Amino acid sequence: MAPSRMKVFTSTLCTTLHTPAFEFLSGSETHFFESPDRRDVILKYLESQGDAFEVTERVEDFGAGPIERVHKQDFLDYLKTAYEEWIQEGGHPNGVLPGTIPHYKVARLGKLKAANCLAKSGEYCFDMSAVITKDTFKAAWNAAQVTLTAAKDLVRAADEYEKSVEAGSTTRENPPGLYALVRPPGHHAQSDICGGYCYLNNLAIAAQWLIDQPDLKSNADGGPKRIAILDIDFHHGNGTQEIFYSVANPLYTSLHSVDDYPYFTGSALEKGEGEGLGFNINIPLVQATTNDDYVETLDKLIQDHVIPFKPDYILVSLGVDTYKDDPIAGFLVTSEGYPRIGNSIRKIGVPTLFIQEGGYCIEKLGLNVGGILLGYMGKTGSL
Ligand code: SP5
Ligand code: ZN
Repeated sequence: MAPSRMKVFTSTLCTTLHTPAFEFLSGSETHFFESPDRRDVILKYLESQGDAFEVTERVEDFGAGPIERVHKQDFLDYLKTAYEEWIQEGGHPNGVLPGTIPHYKVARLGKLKAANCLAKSGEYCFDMSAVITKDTFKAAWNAAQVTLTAAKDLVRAADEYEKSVEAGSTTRENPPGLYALVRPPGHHAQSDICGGYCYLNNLAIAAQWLIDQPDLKSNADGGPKRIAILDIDFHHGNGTQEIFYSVANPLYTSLHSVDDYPYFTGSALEKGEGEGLGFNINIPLVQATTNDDYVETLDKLIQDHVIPFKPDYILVSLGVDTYKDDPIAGFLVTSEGYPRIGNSIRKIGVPTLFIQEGGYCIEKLGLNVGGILLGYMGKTGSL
């Protein structure tokens, strides 16, 4: 029998270390939507679901290696020292916020080197929603380590599953699922630029780590483990796309809003390059997307691209900012839609790690995230 409880990997540091005071939304100052209580309300909901979930705060230290495989050293050095430099240069204690971002029409980048933190804040960040507070780097580092801890457990769970299938004690319709409940999120963070509430790309770090393990071989071809990424956050994961744009493994797939943030990436014409050509699948959706539209598109994406890729593992960028009442985003997806989305992913039949990204309707955040995870387990939630 596959375990009926889903393991949840998290850490209180995901709540306490990164608590920016505000952000700007359409020109007005407002509270920070990617708020610390997001983790607490999700956890509270999961803990209310009988014994469906098993929460662990055990975090293994994987060191800098797996993070340096994905992010450039100068960017990591910047993130680590930015707040201190910012304060030394007279910046506001609220945190590092770029005032000047090197616009491509200015075209000076590469000729002039950013000489101070005021300049670097623009060089290493593409918008104004990724303020760097005193402990932001520690928070992002911790989120990456939690995600790696979950990825390592995915390997164990998948091996166990394979053995029970061989022994005939379970079927392929019952794949194991794990969940990394982390913040700050990651999918907008590119190899050397932060933005969109994201600093380190948790999912990309975990995916690369899985591919890099010399002892792990793909069931499909005996090479490195094959990973398919499903990015179901409302926003396009420009960071994950950029990091893996020229490789054939992992496969990156994304369903997202056609004309919302981050605006300049996410078109269906972005298909990857070099060896990665054909391994980047963007499916932009209109604002009026309903549960039926969403699930139908997701099922087709799975049939046409994910299953033919023969993945050993699925990594999901789990955003529920697709929800109809999300304060900064939102399709017409309702709370009834999420278990259906989880069920579609379950039907792939491949061990899956869910990694938390966006979702800002605090009142329904636990219900919606829980809906996906319970749907994946073939269960339904209760209020
Ligand atoms: C991880 C994640 O979900 N990051 C998203 C960051 C979005 N920040 C900018 C939001 C701009 C929203 N503009 C409102 C448009 C209304 N449709
Ligand atoms: Zn999002």
